[in-house]
Amino acid sequence: MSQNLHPIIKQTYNDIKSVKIQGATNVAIATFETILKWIKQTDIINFQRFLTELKHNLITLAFARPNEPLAVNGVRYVLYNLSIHQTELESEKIFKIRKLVEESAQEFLDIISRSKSEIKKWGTPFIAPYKIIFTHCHSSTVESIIIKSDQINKKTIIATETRPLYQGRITARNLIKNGVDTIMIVDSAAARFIADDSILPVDVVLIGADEILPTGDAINKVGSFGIALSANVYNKPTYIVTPSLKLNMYTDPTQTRIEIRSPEEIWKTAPKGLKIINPAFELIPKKFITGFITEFGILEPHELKATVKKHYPWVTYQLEQ
Ligand code: RUB
Repeated sequence: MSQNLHPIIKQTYNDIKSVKIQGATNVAIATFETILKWIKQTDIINFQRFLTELKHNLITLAFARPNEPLAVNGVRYVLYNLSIHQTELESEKIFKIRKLVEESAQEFLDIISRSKSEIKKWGTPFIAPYKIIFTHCHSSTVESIIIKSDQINKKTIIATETRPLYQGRITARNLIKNGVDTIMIVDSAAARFIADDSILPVDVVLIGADEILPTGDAINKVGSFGIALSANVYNKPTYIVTPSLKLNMYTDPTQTRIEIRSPEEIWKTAPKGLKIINPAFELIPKKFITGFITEFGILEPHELKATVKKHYPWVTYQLEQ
């Protein structure tokens, strides 16, 4: 990370890196809200300098964590908009580029917000028949449809702790605050809990996504693979609840990059010589995914790519890095 970042960009970068801002949707929202604040605060008046700094800030925030394509797709949206207004920008007037970036960043935030309300619209009736829902980590998208649906017919939610950073506690706190009956289990109990109906028969698994691959596979918090695998073996559906713009058009499924985090998150005072590997996420193969609950309705894994390309054609805009 460059030492010369504007303080406001540096603060958000650190908050994303340290998972103080967590969840793919919140990371993308923070990225574009911060860019809007930067535009208001920066004293740059030179067109080319503004453009260079803008690109640097966008890339710094959107790639702070490697599995956040929703934020990266927002960068594509902003830069695509600049590219189609190239003639207008030829005069190199600073107010023009500032205005265009402000409008694009705001439009992208509106796309996210519309996606979230559409997901609620589709997802709430869809999950109505399910009484006992299993979730993992903290997905603001999953949480929002659970809370809405629970107001119509009561549910019981099984939430995992989500080690090592305990994001499951955010889910549990928010659900309890909204009056949703919530039970917490440790991560290592998850697979068997789904398999064994004797304690509580899980009806459905609902998890979020950080990244969707063009193949229809998805990436989510470590632990998600075992959960989806168990659900698959024991014939329980697994739905990924997510804005479709988490699709990363350019991920090569054979070379998926997964964020590896600091060993200290697992054990601060580990004995010398102990190696700790701490992946933040993992891949859920599409064969374990019953469907995606998206802003365009309930989609099968193979339908994602074409749907995203149809509704957001700019998503293929190539970023130079
Ligand atoms: C969060 C996580 C969430 C997805 C989806 O991981 O895996 O399931 O990001 O969240 P972390 P949302 O805590 O490491 O960011 O639905 O809010 O986009």
